[in-house]
Amino acid sequence: MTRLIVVHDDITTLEVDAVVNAANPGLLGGGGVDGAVHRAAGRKLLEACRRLGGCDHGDAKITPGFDLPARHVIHAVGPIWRGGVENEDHLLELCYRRSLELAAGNELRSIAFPCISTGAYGFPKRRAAEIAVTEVTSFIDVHPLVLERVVFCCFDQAMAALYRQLLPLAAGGK
Ligand code: AR6
Repeated sequence: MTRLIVVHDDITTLEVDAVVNAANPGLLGGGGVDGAVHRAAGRKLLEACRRLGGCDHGDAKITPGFDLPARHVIHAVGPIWRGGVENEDHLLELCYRRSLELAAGNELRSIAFPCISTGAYGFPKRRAAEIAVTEVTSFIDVHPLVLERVVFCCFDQAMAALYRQLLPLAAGGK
């Protein structure tokens, strides 16, 4: 059975098989989580990212974690919020699904997600958290033996409280 955990932390400090980075299509770094991940992982991450050739919104690519405690980084490119009329919900769902598929495909047992798209990309926080929880719980319903641990890593208390509110609802809804 997969454990779902909410933490209030800096994702670059987590000891997991993969941390997910909230990247942009160039995959060459940026601010927010992306800046923190690149700083903590070191120059080799940038070199590895250059070889990936970018990534579409709603997709994800994997690299080693280099100097991070995490063994891998899954670079997921969330949608930019444009009022909800440009398929943003679906693109965010795809980010979670693709990241989980990459973790499963690489036989990883633990993964930590930041709240993708809820910073610079402006996605409404509750709506993003609902999508994150729904996508992760549906994936583990279908693949119950693949992942041991999924961590929702929140950078502030309010976001962590929101996830803690949503998780039991998702579990109860099964
Ligand atoms: N650990 C965990 N969560 C964090 C951390 C951290 N170290 N730093 C920020 N957050 P954002 P996006 C939270 O802007 O909205 C970048 O420039 C933050 O509070 O990092 O997907 C990329 O290069 C927020 O809730 O990602 C792209 O251009 C969440 O992480 C663009 O920003 C996501 O905020 C992507 O925007």
